[in-house]
Amino acid sequence: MNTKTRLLAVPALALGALALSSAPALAHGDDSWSGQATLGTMNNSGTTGQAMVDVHGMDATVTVNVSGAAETFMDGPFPHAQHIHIAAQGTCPGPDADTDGDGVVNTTEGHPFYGHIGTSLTTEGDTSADSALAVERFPGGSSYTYERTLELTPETAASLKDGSAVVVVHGVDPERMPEAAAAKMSDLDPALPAAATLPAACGTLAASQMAATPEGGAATGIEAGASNSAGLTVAGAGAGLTALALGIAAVARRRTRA
Ligand SMILES: [Cu+2]
Repeated sequence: MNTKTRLLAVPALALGALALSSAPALAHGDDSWSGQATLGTMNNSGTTGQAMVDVHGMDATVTVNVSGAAETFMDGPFPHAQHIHIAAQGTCPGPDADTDGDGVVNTTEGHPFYGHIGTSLTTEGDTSADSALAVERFPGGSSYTYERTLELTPETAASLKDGSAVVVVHGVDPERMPEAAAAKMSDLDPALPAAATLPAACGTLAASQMAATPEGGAATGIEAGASNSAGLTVAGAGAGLTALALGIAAVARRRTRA
């Protein structure tokens, strides 16, 4: 092997080593890596999306792109609570998880699959489970791009590393729910309508091999440069919990009468 051949061979070997260690891959080493999730529709919501997490130590930049979500509420964007759920099976529940048979898989019915909240993907302030339903600090509307750099808890970091972290976006148009389910109150907060907290999209965060490419320029499916739109959207989402509850209840009543 001459010198030139040896130089060319080294990067290929290095990439091969990274690929072999991917369970899930720590693409940049122990402290720096990334993962992504494809968010699939739950509960007939029509909501889909992608999520990406870029971890450096205990800091994570989380990007969530969502489309097809419940659009409006009281002339404002429908607020969408979104979380990283952790420490269970690391999967998204199928229709069989509807143990009470009301035609939807509510958040509690999904817990055995995706676990409880590790991190609330709020636009500002607290990111703990305490902010699970801080509707005024979540993005809203039918489509949005969210990006925030936040500090991970040890529990969320552990789930991200072992592949059991799941992104769940909540909030479904009550018109897309079975009538009886839409008339219910939330399993998470009896002051909220079920539609406000029903899971709309879900995806497991898998470590990304894309991040192993030296240039870091591989396509991720996530568009860069739209990082601040979530803040703009949220400014219009000030309808608040009470208004949300009243409005959705009104929709449910209209449907019941019809
Ligand atoms: Cu959640």
